[in-house]
Amino acid sequence: MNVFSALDLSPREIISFVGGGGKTTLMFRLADEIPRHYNVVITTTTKILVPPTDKYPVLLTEDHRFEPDQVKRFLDIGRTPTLASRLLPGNKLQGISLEQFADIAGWQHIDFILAEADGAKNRPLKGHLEYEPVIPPSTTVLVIVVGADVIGQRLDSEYVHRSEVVAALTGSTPGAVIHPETIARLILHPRGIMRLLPSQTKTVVILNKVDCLPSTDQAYQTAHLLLGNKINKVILCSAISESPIIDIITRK
Ligand SMILES: Nc1nc2c(ncn2[C@@H]2O[C@H](COP(=O)(O)OP(=O)(O)OP(=O)(O)O)[C@@H](O)[C@H]2O)c(=O)[nH]1
Ligand SMILES: [Mg+2]
Repeated sequence: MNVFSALDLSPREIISFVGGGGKTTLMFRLADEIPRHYNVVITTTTKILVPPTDKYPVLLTEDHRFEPDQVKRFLDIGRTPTLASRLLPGNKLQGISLEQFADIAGWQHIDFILAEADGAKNRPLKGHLEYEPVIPPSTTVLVIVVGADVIGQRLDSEYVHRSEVVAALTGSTPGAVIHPETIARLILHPRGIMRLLPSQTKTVVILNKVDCLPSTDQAYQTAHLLLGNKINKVILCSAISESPIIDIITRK
């Protein structure tokens, strides 16, 4: 099974990736998995590295609006355009504004929009500041990514972006060992990542990098703690593996 099937997506879906530990890897993997007859666009509301442009040609707005025809030209020759506002130092792309996102979301000829809507400085777990993450209001599926390699590590800046926020929300001591309960408390916290969830949005957690764990026990434990009213599905995943889906755990 691939990520596309595991997420159970249908055309006209807008998928936003938040959290840490594999958003970019999962987003591009999903873009490759979506059957070729669908029109797919990639974008971000934060920053991403410039992708390989032969497959994902980059279109920059430079603060103007995107022209649907400009995007369609790439879709018509089977490419997956990456929409951003400008090029940044370090081969990065600055994301688009929510206004620009709303324009694209209205285009009928696009089947799937994939958006990286958060940044975790390459750490598997992150605490959010007041203005983060920047989730497009038209999002239909919010994919919260957590790197399972954080389980058993210490709550500090080596493994956790904004570890002080995570400590405060979960009631943990800085430097304490991260347990499945720590992750569940963080994700489910009323002032946490889901506080700004648009009402039509389904939320899925991808517990990624499960290949880093010595056993899957704590991954399953984390999944069961997360399932509830707001989260109906947790996918145990290894986005870099040939068969990425290890298991899908749903609410009974
Ligand atoms: N072992 C392992 N490594 C992975 C997996 N998925 C991603 N990685 C690695 O984890 C690191 C972070 O992956 P990204 O996809 O860049 O994560 P991100 O959430 O986009 O990170 P930021 O953009 O910095 O917030 C990279 O070095 C990836 O190669 C996985 O399933 N297993
Ligand atoms: Mg990224």
